[in-house]
Amino acid sequence: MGDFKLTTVEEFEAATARLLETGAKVGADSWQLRVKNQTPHCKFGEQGVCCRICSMGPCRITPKAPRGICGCDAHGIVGRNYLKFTAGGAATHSDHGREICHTLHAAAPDGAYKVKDPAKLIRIAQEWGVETEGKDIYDLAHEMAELALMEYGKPFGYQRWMSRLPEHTQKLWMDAEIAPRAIDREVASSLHMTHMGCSSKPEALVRQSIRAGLGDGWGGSMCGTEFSDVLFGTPTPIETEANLGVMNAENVNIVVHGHDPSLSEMICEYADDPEMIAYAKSLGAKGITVSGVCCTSNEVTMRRGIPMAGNFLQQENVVLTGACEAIVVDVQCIFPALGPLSKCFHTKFITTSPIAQQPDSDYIPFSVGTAAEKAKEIVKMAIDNFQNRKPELVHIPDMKQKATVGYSLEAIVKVLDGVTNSQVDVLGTTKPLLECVTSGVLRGAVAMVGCNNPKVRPDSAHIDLMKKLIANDIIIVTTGCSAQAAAKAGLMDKRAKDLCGAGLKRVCELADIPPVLHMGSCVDISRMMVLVATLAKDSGLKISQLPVVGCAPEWMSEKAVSIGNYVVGTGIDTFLGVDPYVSGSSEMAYWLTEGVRDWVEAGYTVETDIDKLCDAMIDRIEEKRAALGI
Ligand code: BF8
Ligand code: SF4
Repeated sequence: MGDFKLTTVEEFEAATARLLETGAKVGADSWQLRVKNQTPHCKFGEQGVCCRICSMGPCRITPKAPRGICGCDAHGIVGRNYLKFTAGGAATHSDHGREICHTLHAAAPDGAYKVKDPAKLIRIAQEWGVETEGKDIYDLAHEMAELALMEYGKPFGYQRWMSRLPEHTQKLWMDAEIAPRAIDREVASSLHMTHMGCSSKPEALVRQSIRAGLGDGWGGSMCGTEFSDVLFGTPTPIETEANLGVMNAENVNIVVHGHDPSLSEMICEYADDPEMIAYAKSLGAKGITVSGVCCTSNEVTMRRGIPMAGNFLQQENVVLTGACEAIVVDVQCIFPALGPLSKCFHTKFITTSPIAQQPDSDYIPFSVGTAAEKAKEIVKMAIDNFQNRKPELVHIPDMKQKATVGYSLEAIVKVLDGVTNSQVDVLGTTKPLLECVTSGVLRGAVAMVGCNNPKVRPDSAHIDLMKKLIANDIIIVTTGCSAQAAAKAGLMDKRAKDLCGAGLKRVCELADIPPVLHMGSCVDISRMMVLVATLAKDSGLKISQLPVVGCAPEWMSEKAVSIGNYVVGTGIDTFLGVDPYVSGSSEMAYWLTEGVRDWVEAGYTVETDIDKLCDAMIDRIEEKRAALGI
C-alpha cells in the first residue's frame, strides 16, 4: 500500500476542533454549539405526532389525548407529516431539474451555455421518439427542453423516463396505482391529501409518498441529471482531491456550495480565465482556487475535477479557515449560519438564487441570460476581497486525499465492460458486471447516499459502513455527502483496493477503479436507478431480485426521504440510520417496512445502531443471492 493511509474521523474532528478555536476567538457560532442548545429534541416532533395543519391545533398525541381536535389519530398525523416531508423533497429536486431544462432551452452556440454532449441529447431524443435526422443540435435541444418541461405539468399519462424500467416494474406501479403522473401534480396532490380533512389513512399516505418520490427519481431528478450531462458533459473518470486541505493559503479561494451546476459551471469557467488569474496576481495572490461543498461540489468535481472542500457539516469549516474569499451558493442545504459566520471573517457570503435568499449575504441574482456577466462579477468580487484577509486568522488544515471520481452510468458500463471486451459500442453492456456478481467475485452492491446529521457522529457511519462492505466484496456506488465522506477518508483513492476482499480487489485492479464509485450529486441517484434497471433488463431478473440495497445512514433532509421513497419504489430495499419521524405510529412503521412490499417488492429498514445496519444489509444481499441460487 506504500504510504497510503485512510484519514480517520478522529483526524477530521481534530482539524475541526482547531478551526473552532479560531471561531471562538472571533465570537463565531457553530452547529456544534447550536446542537447543544437544541437537545434534547421535542419528543412529539421526534415521533411525528405533532399536527399544526389547521388553526384548531397544534394537536399533540399522548396516551391521555389519543386524537387531535378533528379526531385524527397518531397514524394519520404521522402519515400526513411523512407525506408532506416527501413532497418537500420531491418539489426541491424536481424544481432543480426544471431549472436545468430552462437552461437547456436557453443554450445557444454563441451563448454562455452550450450543448457539450450532443450524442447524449440525440440518444435521449431517440428514446423519446423525437425525430433527430438533419436537425440542428440547438433546435433539438430546445425541442427536448420543452418536452421535458411538459413532463412537469402534462394533463395525462405517466413519466416518460418510466420506459427505461423493466416491464415488470412498470406493471407493479400501474397495479399499485403509484406510476408517477406529471411531476408537479404528484407534489400538489400530496399537499392536497395532507390538507385538513383529507387523507388520514396510513396506507393511502404511504402510497402517495412512494408515488411523489417516483415523480422525483423517475421524473424531475432524472431530467436534472440527464440534461445537466447534455449541457455540461457526461462525467468520465477524473482525478481530484478532497477535504479542507484543497484550499490554498496563497490563492484566492472561492467555494461553491449548493446544487445547481448552472452557476458553479460559470464560476469555474471565469476562475480559469487568464484575465482573472492575472488580476488575482496583481493583488498579491498566486492564483485562484475553486473548491466545493455539498452537491454543487459533486457536480463540478465529476465534470471538471474541481476539488471537494467538504460535505454538509463541513460548510462552516471552510469559512473558519479564514482563507475563504467568497462562499458562493445557489440552492439547498445552505446553512443560514453562513451569513453571521462570514461577518466574523472577511468572507463574502454570496447568494444567487431567488429560491435561496438569506440574511447577511450579498445577493447577486443569477439567471441564464446574465450568467456570464454575473459569474465574472462574482469572481472579481472574490479577488478584490483577497486583500481584506486577516493573516492571523488563516489556518487551512493540512488534510486531503486523492480521489478518482466521474463514474456516470456510461462511465461505469464502459470501464467494467472494458475488463472483458476490448471492442465495445458506445455504451457497452452491464454483462461483465453481472458476471462478477453471479460468479460471486462481487457479492453485490450498496448505493450509499445522503447527508450528515449531528445525530450520527459526522461521516463515521458512511466510512465505517463502506470499509466493512468493501472488505466483504460488496462494491459501493455513492452520491451526495456520502460520496464526499468517502473521498475525504481516501476510499476513492484507487489504492483503497487493498482494503477490499479478494474478489472486489481483483475487479478494482482489472478495471482500474477505486472500490467506492462516485456517481455524483443527490439528483444523480437517478443514475443509480437507471443502472439497476439496466442490470435487471440485461439479466432478465426483477430489480428486487438483484443483490443490491440502498443506504442513507446519516440522512437529514426532505430530499432524502423523497429519494428513499423512489429507491424503495424502484424495488430496492433501503436502510436508514436515522428515523424519519414515524416512531409514533405502529401502522406507518408497518406500511413503510412491510406493507409497501406487496406493491413494489422492497421496503425500509430503520436501524440506528450502525453495526447492526451493516449486518442487516449484508444479510439482505446474501438472502437475495441464496434466493437466486448464486
Ligand atoms: O442533495 S446529501 S446534505 S448536499 S441533501 Fe444536502 Fe444531504 Fe448533502 Fe446534496 Ni443531498
Ligand atoms: Fe389538530 Fe386535526 Fe387541526 Fe391537525 S388537522 S391541528 S389534528 S385539529
